[in-house]
Parts: sequence; C-alpha cells; structure tokens
Amino acid sequence: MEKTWRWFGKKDKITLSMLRQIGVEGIVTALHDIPNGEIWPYEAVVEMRDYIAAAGLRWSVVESLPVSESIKYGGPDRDRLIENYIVSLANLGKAGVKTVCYNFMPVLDWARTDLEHPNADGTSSLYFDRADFAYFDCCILKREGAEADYGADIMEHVERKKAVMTPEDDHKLVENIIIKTQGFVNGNIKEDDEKPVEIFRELLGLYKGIDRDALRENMRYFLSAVMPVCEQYGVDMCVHPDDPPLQILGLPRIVTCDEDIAWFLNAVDNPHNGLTFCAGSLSAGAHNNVPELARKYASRTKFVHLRSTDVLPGGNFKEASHLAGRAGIIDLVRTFQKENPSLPMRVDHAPLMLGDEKMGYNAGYSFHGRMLALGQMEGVMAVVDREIAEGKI
Ligand code: DNO
Repeated sequence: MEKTWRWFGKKDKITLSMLRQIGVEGIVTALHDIPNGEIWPYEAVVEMRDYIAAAGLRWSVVESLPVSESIKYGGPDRDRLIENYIVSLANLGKAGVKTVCYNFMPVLDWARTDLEHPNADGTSSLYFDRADFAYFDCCILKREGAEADYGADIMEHVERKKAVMTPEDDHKLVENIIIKTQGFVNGNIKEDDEKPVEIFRELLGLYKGIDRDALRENMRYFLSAVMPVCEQYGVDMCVHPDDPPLQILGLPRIVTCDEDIAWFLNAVDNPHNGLTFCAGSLSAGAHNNVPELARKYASRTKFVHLRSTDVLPGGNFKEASHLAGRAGIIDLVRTFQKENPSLPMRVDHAPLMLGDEKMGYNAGYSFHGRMLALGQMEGVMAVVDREIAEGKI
C-alpha cells in the first residue's frame, strides 16, 4: 500500500520535509481554511497540490471534503450545498486529486471521552468511557429521554459521578467530546465558541424526526447526485465508518456494520462509490469481525486507515497498539496488499509519547506515536510482500 500521512496543512507543526525523512509517500489533507459548505476553488486545490509536490510528495487523498449537516438531515438548502460539493469534486478531479474521504455521521464526527488516558508504560491513548459519555449526555447536555438509552448499571455510575464532578471536570468533558476532537474535522464547533453546549444542542435539534431510514435516503440522494461528476473526472468517494460504530445521542448512525456497508454500496451501485476501511472505527464495535469485513469489501475499498482498539467491559474502548487489539491488522495488510498494492494507507490515531504531549497536536495525531506505528506497519508490509512473492498467500 502507499504510505500516506494525515497532514493538517501549512500550519501543521509536522512539516512535509519531516514526513519525507520518515518514509511517507503520499499526503492526506484538506483545504482546512475553507468553511464547511463552501466551494474549493480550482486555484486553491492546485496551489496545495503543487506545494505538496514541491516537497517530493503527492496529494493522495482528501480527508475530508465535509458533507454539510443540511445535506445529512435534508434541509431546505441541501441542493445548493450539493451543487457546491459537485463543483469542489470537479476542481479536485481536474487537478488530479482523485480519492475523497467523507463521512455521514450526524453532528458528532467521532466520540472520545479521554484524550490522554494513561498507559502503564508512560504513554497515553485515546479512550471512550461509556459512563462518562452518559454523564455528558444526561447531566451536561440534558438531552430529553437520554436516560432511557443507558442501562441501570451505567445510570448508577452517572449518579455517583454527579456527586463528585466539579465545573472544571464538566468543562474538560465538553472539551474532549465536542471541541478538541471535532474542531479540526468538521468545523461545527470552534475552540473559541462561547456556548459550545448550546450550539451542540441546536445541531442535535436539526435531526428531530430523522431516523435511520431517513438518513439512508439522504445519503442515497447525495451519492446519486455526486456520482456523475465522479465518473466524469475519475474521482472515488470513500465514506468513513461511524466512530464508534454504535448509535449515540439519539442520532441515527448508518455506517456501522456489514449490513450497513452492503446497503450503501448497493444503494448507489457505482465503482466510484467506495469505502474508507477504518479498521479502528470498525473494531470498536464488538459485532464487527474486521478481517472478515476487509476480505468482503476489499474491492470497494479506496483508502485504508490502520488502527486498532480493545473493547472493554461496560461499553468502553481504548485505542490499542497497531500490532494488537481486535482489528487484526496483520491480516488486513495481507488482504489489502494482495487486492491493490498501491491503495493509499495511513496510520491513524497513535499514543502520545516522548514529548508529543507538549506539542498541542490535534487529538490522536501525535508525531512520535504515529511514526512508531508507521515503522511497525512498514515491517508488516515487508513481510507480507515476501509472503506474496513466495506464493505463500
Ligand atoms: C478522527 C477521524 C475522523 C475521520 C473523518 C473522516 O481522527 O476518525 O476525523 O477521519 O471523520 O471524514
């Protein structure tokens, strides 16, 4: 697979020349300064493409060209926003940037409650604690009917938390769940918004009456509308699975399991309608057998995220080493390397280590942690290449 790296643009503290030194071949990035919903002008795309090329790398994948909330819930301005999306896709296609990752998760892109969960070895990882999430949902967000979504054991935990949580603890949880993990991916909530919880509540309100079926229809509508421009310019769309692949906050989530993947691929059966195989996201659902999903959907996979998790009791999960956890990364590399050796792959979230914690990186996107993971993945790929050459697999 092509070794790519998520890079957040010229403001990223990790520079392209650093990435060249560690063996990265392709860049995964977005035009982060353009507000969600606005057109990506051709000139801006070309400028970014050439900036990356000047460093001896290529812009392999767009992650993400965000799908506005209104397209997801079917708001009155969705056709205008889809039109903008189509123009951006055409501009990317004309500039030769042909793999576009997006997601169809309502409001909350990915969910974690702790961004520095300590490990015994002195590093820290991203973590999801279901009881903390329930506390945020029931006691901070105060979502109507939230209690009914959690079992008695979790609600007992929430009651105990109520007695000990300080306003600072509450603030930290809000930061982790809806600010630090979201700002850089969808722009729904910004670091300097004064009332993030109120904004978030309003966003949730937009989905009143939108169930799984309605969200599926909106996804079908969106994909059908963008496929012609994808065909015209040879652009592949690849949806990122829901992270975690579970229903949360009373919102429908529709890219969570085998049946969901089969649904969207069949709903708009076009080779340009593909999947971002995020092994980490899929592995956080105990219902998913990740290596089996990879074998089943390799031919429709356009982009791979290598990462793994440990699912823990109580509905919690922790991000694991890239060589451990339930994603089964060694098997995944076998599958994808055989399917298409030039498929772009990036290592995803990795621990904070060796001073990463002081650098203010976007949550999950440490330098040393990811560099170690990339080295591990290179080792796995080298062994798998040999297995293939010797006809062993
Ligand atoms: C977090 C990721 C997401 C994901 C985008 C794809 O690190 O799981 O940012 O890449 O949602 O659209």
